[in-house]
Amino acid sequence: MSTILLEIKNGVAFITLNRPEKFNAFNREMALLLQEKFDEAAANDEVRAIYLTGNGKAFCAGQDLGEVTGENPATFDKILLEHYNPIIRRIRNIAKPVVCAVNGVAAGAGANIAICCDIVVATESASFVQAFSKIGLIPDCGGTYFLPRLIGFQKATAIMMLGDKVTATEAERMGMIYKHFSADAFTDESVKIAETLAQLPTKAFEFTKQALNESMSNNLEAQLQLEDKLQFKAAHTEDYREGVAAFLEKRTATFKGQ
Ligand code: LHQ
Repeated sequence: MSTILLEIKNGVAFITLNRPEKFNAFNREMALLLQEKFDEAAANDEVRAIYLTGNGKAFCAGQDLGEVTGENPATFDKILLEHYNPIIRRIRNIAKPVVCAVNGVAAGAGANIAICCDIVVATESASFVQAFSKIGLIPDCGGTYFLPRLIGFQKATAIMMLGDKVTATEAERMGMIYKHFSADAFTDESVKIAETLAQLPTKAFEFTKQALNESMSNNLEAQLQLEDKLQFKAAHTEDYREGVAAFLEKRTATFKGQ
């Protein structure tokens, strides 16, 4: 069985981390395969949203610690350059929204891959652990970039240094994730978000993502100019024409993602 599963249904690419016996911890094969699956989803015009989740009890326990030792720093460096940084870049740069459905514990790289996704939801029993400090590492996978921006510098620092286990409820309250759902509702509600996104104006989402990505470092003037440039592009899409026509004709718009 592959360590990453991909299924395309209703306009959504369902990508599942699939090493349940290892809490979906990443080995090299799995990290490279995840990159491939994002590329397949990016290239497939049928796909208008991505749904990332884990199989089994955990979402992802980060790096498989059975595969690395602290003895060779060069190997560590390769792990970020070849495994995790390319995954984070893909999630941020793919021109389609990525929903992360956190089905259980998300630790280390697993926690930070989750929080860099566009919309993050979790089942009530899920948790988020910045496990790095417990093994003498620093948070990676863009965690030092995203977490302070999501929840503020002070809380991010404490959570990263102390390695607290943050529950799904607490993560929602502090703005680390969008929402949490009861165990019964989790799958239906999280899939519904991805399937809804897949019916909406995909090109506008591409530009929205670009604007949000750049907002992290732009000043207001640069951001206003970027919005002007991207809005001009959005206004030249078929979906914009359809959206306005549907509004004026008092009917529901049918967006094609073009
Ligand atoms: C695991 C793992 C795991 C292998 C649970 N590996 N087996 C970047 C740069 C370079 C190198 C290193 O990595 C990175 C990025 C990173 O991600 S660093 C951070 C790596 N991850 C961690 O340090 C997390 C380690 N795991 C944990 O803290 C706990 O297992 C969590 C909080 C995930 C879950 O706790 P529990 O629910 O209490 O479960 P457990 O501890 O009993 O684990 C269940 C099983 O999964 C167990 O196996 P076993 O055969 O005893 O049932 C664990 O050994 C295995 N497992 N994480 N990362």
